[in-house]
Amino acid sequence: MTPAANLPEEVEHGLARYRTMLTIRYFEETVCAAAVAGRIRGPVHPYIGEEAIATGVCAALRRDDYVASTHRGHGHAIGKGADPAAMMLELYGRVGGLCGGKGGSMHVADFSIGMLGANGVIGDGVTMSLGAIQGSRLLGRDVVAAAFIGDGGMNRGPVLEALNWAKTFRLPVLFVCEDNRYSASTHSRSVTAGPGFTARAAGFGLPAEMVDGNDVIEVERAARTMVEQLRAGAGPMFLHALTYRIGGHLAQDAAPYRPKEELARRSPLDPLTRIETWLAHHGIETHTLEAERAAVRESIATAERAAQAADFPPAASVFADIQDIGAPQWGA
Ligand SMILES: Cc1ncc(C[n+]2csc(CCOP(=O)(O)OP(=O)(O)O)c2C)c(N)n1
Ligand SMILES: [Mg+2]
Repeated sequence: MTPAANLPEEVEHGLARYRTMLTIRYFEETVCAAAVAGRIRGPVHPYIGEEAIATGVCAALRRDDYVASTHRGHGHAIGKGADPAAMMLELYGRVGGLCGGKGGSMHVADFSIGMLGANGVIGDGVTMSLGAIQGSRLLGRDVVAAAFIGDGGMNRGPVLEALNWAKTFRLPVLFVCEDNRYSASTHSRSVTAGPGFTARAAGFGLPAEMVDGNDVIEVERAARTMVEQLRAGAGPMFLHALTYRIGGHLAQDAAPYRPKEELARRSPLDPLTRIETWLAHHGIETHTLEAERAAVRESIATAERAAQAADFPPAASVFADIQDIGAPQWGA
């Protein structure tokens, strides 16, 4: 969808972020419906309500920078530039999927754009990002990494080790805590000690900032400032993005454990409504927003139709792409 010509650069950027967020939202709505209907197998964790974080952070990164994701990874992949159609094929388990249709929702990865992969093990994406960055440093590359982690994951040991390690070796990693208030069905605050995550990161010596994670403009501003400093050698930094998981933990989770009043209070803060209000305030008319929505919705619907029509990978491909490191070797 081409907006009116001669828009100020700031508004062009806002529209581009809107498109990315819409792509994530419609992708998630589509794959959730498919998971509930049994067309997509395996767990699907929707990123609905958190789109501004991946969109804002990834907009601050270069194509060759890394992103380490979580189990809720579709938004991170789309934000980093993965092809939604190839992701759809992947979730449907079909040929042409990002991982050949053999990974599924919790393993979407695309190394060509630095997307290291979604990850079912809470906290492990963070430690992998350190390995990617240390390897890049040995190769003399000036890339940085954004490592996403949930508010529940912040309490895992490997994450605390990663903060310590990154600071000790001054690694250019932006830790991004996506604080959607829940760890599955548990209010994460009820299982979290101390005065908060920015204080925890500061305890390891990382500059840390808290942002409204539903405001893509604010997320991008904070991420850009931090990424510039990372690339200049300032060492790791921490962004605590406050948001809210609008859907359930999984596609099939109706989240009955969540108080209705809480949902009513949080829903108007929807990040898509926020950017629509910002765009309207900057002169973008309602019909332009409607046209953007229709175009993205159609592209996702087309991707789903293509995925449903695509073949499953042949059985013989099961043993392809498996790393063979040879027989175990002991001693020298
Ligand atoms: C090491 C490990 N422990 C437990 C789980 C089970 N588990 C899957 S998602 C989840 C909640 C994670 O919460 P948070 O880090 O806040 O991420 P969110 O789901 O809110 O995005 C848990 C406990 C897991 N996948 N890995
Ligand atoms: Mg959470």
